Amino acid sequence: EGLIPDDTQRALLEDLCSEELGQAHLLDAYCEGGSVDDDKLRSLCQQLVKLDGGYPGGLRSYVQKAKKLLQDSKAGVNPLDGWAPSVPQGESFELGTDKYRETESKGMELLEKVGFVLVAGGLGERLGYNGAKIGLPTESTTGTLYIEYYASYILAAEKKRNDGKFLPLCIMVSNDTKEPTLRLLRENKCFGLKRRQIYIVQQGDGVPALVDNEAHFAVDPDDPYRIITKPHGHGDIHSLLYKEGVTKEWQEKLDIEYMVLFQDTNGLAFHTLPLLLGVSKQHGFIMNSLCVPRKANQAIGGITTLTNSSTGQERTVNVEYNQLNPLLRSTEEFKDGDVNDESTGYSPFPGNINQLVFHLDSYNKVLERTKGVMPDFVNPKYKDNTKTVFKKPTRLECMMQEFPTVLSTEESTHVGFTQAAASICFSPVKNAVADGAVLQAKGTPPGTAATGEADQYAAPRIFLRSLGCDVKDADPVVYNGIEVVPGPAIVFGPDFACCQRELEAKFPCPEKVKISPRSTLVVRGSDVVIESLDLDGTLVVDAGAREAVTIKDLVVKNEGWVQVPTADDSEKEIVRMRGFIIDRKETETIKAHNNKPDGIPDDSSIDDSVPYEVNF
Ligand code: UGB
Repeated sequence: EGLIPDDTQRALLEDLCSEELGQAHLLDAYCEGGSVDDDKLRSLCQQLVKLDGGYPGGLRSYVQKAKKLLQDSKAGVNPLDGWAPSVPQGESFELGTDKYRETESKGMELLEKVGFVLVAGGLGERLGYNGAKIGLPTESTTGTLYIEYYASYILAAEKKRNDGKFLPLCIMVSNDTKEPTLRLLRENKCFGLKRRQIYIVQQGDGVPALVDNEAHFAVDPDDPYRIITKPHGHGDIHSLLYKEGVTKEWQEKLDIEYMVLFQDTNGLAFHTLPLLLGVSKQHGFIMNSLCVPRKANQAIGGITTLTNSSTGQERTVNVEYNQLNPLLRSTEEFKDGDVNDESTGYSPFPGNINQLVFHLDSYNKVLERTKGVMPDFVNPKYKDNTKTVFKKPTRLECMMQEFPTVLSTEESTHVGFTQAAASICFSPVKNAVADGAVLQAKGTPPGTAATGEADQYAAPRIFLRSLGCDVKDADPVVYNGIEVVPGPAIVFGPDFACCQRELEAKFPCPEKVKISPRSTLVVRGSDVVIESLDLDGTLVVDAGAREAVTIKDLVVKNEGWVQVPTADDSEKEIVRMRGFIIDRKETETIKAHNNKPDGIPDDSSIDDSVPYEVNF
């Protein structure tokens, strides 16, 4: 009592150190080591009380749930006992078809009614990058950062509104990503967005990291009186949007009708946003998930129809990648587990890429009822098949795509998915080079910086080819053990074209457009039209917002920009990750005189004293 005078703290510590909860190791430093420190012990207790209050049911419940979920995970237990899986029915789209064009057109009309929610609280452990991932470049030709790209898309979409209102962006940060995210925004004048357009919500202090299957809390190696914490998962976004009243305000004050949730490093995600909106409208969906064909065991969840064997209730919901195999194996129909269908080479279950569109009015009603709380889940990354040692401490998480689990039976019928080829909508940067190389050898997308960049250039090539332009791919090359097709490197700003329909208007004579495999083409500006072009080298068109540029009968032949492999350890981390630099040898530039993009506020409107809080 003298040592820890606070009764609550003492009781909590005693409870955690009981045999049942098994956290007595938290006192190792105090009891055994040479570092007895009363003050530090009291600060550990303070941290515990804070964590206790930050988790529904407190740390006792956290430990109990964690032990159970970890044992189940180790034993490969089907966490969805009582729910029978089947392959869901959904909308699938192929570029160049009438269905694609018509649905995209319907969705384009709704783009001006969308609120954007970026979940950016993740640590990026698999990537091994310590900064905020939204500050990574999408590609190194223009060096556009992920957050910069997202902001430019929002600005381009906003221009379609004629009521002068803005389209809001909410960013969820965690303790780990808050400072770097705010710094990025501050140093770059919010990338052209207005301050009051950006809503920042922050995940709590996190939950204790767990070192083993007994759910022992991870202790900081540099401070044995401190528990390592980790974010509780992207599922926190729903309760934060509810708590801060963000989506309610969007609906009431900004006339927002749809909301899109998206992840930190998928630079292709918005190509298919109009398509998703079109499908949502057509089917009256409350929630619509963007999907891609999934390779068996790929680290993306599988969208599954689950039917409850006792109630008959049906749900279309993501089954996370580490749960899909045990679920399928527990059935007769899918007893081989998470395997590819031999006829297609893909899993029959569409791959969830966590690009989720919600109908805002329905979403807000569900939030009122549920307060946005999602169920818990554990996803330890094991060192080997014994499943006893973790690569890194794990923790209980909740996932944003679990939203259908809180819906009523009736609401559940308004949930669906929209599938398109991964080449036009999904290439995240999630994995370190060595892990990516292993995945690639198995035929699974590696998800590294080099492939993220290569796919960023590849998507516009696919769109242009589907219009009828002559765009040939370069031969594959290997950077750092990762094979990629390096070019031609094509980058279109969202102000130039937000979707395929807009691109069609920008290339009215596609048969007169030819781009050689070694070329680089960058186009930014809302009023650029490319009628006829023969490009063999590098062309940069930077027209800004107010200048009309028509490219006609232009032949460009120059030395261009060349990707040069590098394994130089002294290079910056963003270069080492991708394994090449760009040698800008020769460039043809078409630059308008007045090329300040719309939306970039004058310096005078930047007020650094405004705090980055909700509604700032
Ligand atoms: N994130 C947060 O904002 N807070 C957190 O506490 C945790 C994460 P990961 P993972 O599309 O590739 C998801 O770690 O394990 C943010 C889906 O569950 O990249 O790869 C974080 O910053 C899976 O079904 O998630 O799995 C990032 O923006 C599939 O869709 C996002 O949440 C897979 O992504 C995702 O975090 C995929």
